[in-house]
Parts: sequence; C-alpha cells; structure tokens
Amino acid sequence: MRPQILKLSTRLTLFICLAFLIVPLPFAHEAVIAAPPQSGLVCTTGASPNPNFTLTTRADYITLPDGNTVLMWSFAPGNGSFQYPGPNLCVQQGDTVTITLNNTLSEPVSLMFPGMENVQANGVPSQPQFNAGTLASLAPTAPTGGSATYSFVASQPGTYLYESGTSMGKQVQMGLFGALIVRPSIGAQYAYDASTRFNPAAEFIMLFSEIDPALHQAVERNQPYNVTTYHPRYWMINGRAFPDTIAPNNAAWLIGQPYGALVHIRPRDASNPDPALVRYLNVGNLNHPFHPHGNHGRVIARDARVLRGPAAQDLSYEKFAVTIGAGQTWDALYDWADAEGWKPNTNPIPVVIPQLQNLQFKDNATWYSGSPYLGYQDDLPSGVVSYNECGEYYMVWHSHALNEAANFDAGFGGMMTLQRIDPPLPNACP
Ligand SMILES: [Cu+2]
Repeated sequence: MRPQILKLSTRLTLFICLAFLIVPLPFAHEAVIAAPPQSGLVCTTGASPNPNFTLTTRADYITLPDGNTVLMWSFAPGNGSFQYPGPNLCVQQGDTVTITLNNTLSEPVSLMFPGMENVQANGVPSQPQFNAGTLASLAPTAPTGGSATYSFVASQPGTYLYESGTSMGKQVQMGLFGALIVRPSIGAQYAYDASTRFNPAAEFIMLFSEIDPALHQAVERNQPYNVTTYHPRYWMINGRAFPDTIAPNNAAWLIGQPYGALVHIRPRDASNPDPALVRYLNVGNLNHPFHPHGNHGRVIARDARVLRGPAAQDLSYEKFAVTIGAGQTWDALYDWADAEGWKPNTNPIPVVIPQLQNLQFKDNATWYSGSPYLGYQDDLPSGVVSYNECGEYYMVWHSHALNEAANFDAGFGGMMTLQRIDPPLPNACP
C-alpha cells in the first residue's frame, strides 16, 4: 500500500475511535443526521437561492479493481479531502450559484460549465460567448496557491458537467470534473417539465470517464505524453470500475471514490407508480454505448434540454441502448413491471427451468437466488455462495463496447454495473 492511503486510513480509524469516545449519551436526543443512501445520487447542496460552493483541487491515488494505483487530480468539496470525481452539485432552477475554486496544484486551473450562459469569473464574463460571435473571453484561471470565483444563474433545469477549462486534454483526463444537477422550480419529483415525473427515491447518476495510466504516470514523473497514443485501460462510472461500481456509496474500502452506480429499484405498481431517473454524463474522449439488460428506457432529455418540439410536442422516445457521446449528458426514465406475475404454484413459468447441475457458478459465487421467481429463494449447489438477499433480480447494465467492460483488458470489469430489482412491497429486503 502507498503511504498516502495508509495515512488516510490511519486518520479514519483514529477518527472513528475518537467518535465513539466522544459521543456521550446526553447527545442521544439530538437529531440524527441521515446517512446518504447506499445507492443513488448523493447531492452536495447549498442554500437556495444563493448557494455557495467551494471546490479545492487535490491530488491523490485511487486503487483500481486489479490492484493498480493511479495518480488523479480532482475537485474536493469545500476544503475537504480528495474524492474522484468531484462532488455532485445540486441546485434549484433560478439559483444564483457561486463557486470558489481553490487551487493547490502546481499549475493553473479553471472551471467551465458547458451549457450555462453568462458565467461570470471574478466578476467578469467568462467562457466563449458563442452567441456574441466572439471567442475572446476565456475562463480566468486560479494560479497555484490562488483562487478564482465563478457565478451564474441556473436558469434551465437539467444534467450538466463542470470541468477544468485549462489544458483540458490533460486536466480533465486527470480527473478535474464533476456533475451539476439543476432541479426544476416545479418540484424535485420532476427532471424537467410536468411530463418528466420520476420517483425521487430512485434517482441515479452514471458519469463516464476513462483513464489512460500512461498519461497519469507521465504527469506524476513530469514527462511528456503523446496524445496520439491515447489508450484508456480503465473505464469508470462515477469514478469507479466494476465490480467497485456496485459497492455502496461511501464504501469504507474505496477511500476517495465515494459514489456507487448500482441501480436499485422496485417493480412499478400502484404503490410505486413513478419511474426511476438515470442521469448519464460522459466526460471522456470516446462515445459509450450503454444499456441495461432486460429493459429499455425513455430518453427525455439531451444536453440538459427536454425533448420537446417547437410546438411543445413530446419528442421523448423509448430506446434500449443509448450512446452517450463525449461531452454529452442524457436523461432517461426506467421502470420495470412484473408483467407476467409468475408464482411457483399458481402461475408457474411455462418452460422447463434448467437443472442446477446445468448452471455454472463462477468462483462458486452467484447473484442468483436459486429460484427464477421474484421474491423466492431456493437451494443452490453446496459450496456456492449467493449474494442474493431476498429473492431479488440482478441484471447487468454496461457499455456495449465490450473492450470497455474490462480492467486493463481483463473482463468483466470497467464500465459495468448492475440493476437490482427488489420484490414488491411488503418484502423482506433489507
Ligand atoms: Cu449487454
């Protein structure tokens, strides 16, 4: 292990030990701060209508599923410790958002907000103003040890990227990016307009990025890097590669990679009428074709604009695989309905169910419950470990460019996650 991680984990252990020591009973009546959900979008919020955020550049190593470590740069929330990617900033439509960038890296850094209009940096217009027909004013930078302040009005709801606007070929690859969510003024249960209602308890984000370790090694050693040799080896969702993508948010063993990508839903029924929302963002250099198995989604927005015609016609559409282009964001609604309602005795599946001896259990592990029926568990061959908790279903959700479903060419890994479908309520799921 590298010393940085040891130091951090030592600090963490110390903090946890201290926390137990200094939480006496008299505080037990105070409000409990809810832990972030185990899966789904984790928001960093500010006080509407003038939310203030601070982002501090940090350098640290992340550990990949194959044991490799790679130097990353990232935006830490506030003055906090390294995390990759930067925090998911969530604001309200109409907010005047102010972001202070503190730069601790050895070279200047700036911030860009693609899709945001009239961004001010240190009080003057920032970013190319395409509608004004000039590219003259670019993002002011925060020098080493310095800072810059950006502000804009979040006038349109949607899913946006924020990223470095300086040496982007290097700095964005190194990890200087994050997601910016603007919620519509009509309510948090909508993604855009009234036709885009979703279940706020089922809101997910998939932020795609790529890592060519050769670039990161060149930065670490202060050596040149030839961009024409760009060859990503790691393919990330929310800063993690499979199987880390299905670990919970803030998993203790993934220091600096706080965001999971498990899509955890329940069947659509009378008690759960609204679909799940998946916000896709691609900050990489390549396009990524993406699909969940066994389901399609309804694409409702592209690049933070709801799919509506000039006369407000509904232009949303159903699609199985969506290709998220480099730099794009897409929003799609998903739901899963138990259409056939198979039950072992009253409504059995009308095909022969394979015998256990005809099934393969790689590494003697499985997500299968032993039963094809939702909410049922049954025997598995002795020695097989099942991760199934309550008869739930699992299906992969992944990049269909299968070279991207790998960690340094070893599959399965990379841009892959799972959707987990729990049995309908009431159920015994944790
Ligand atoms: Cu597939």
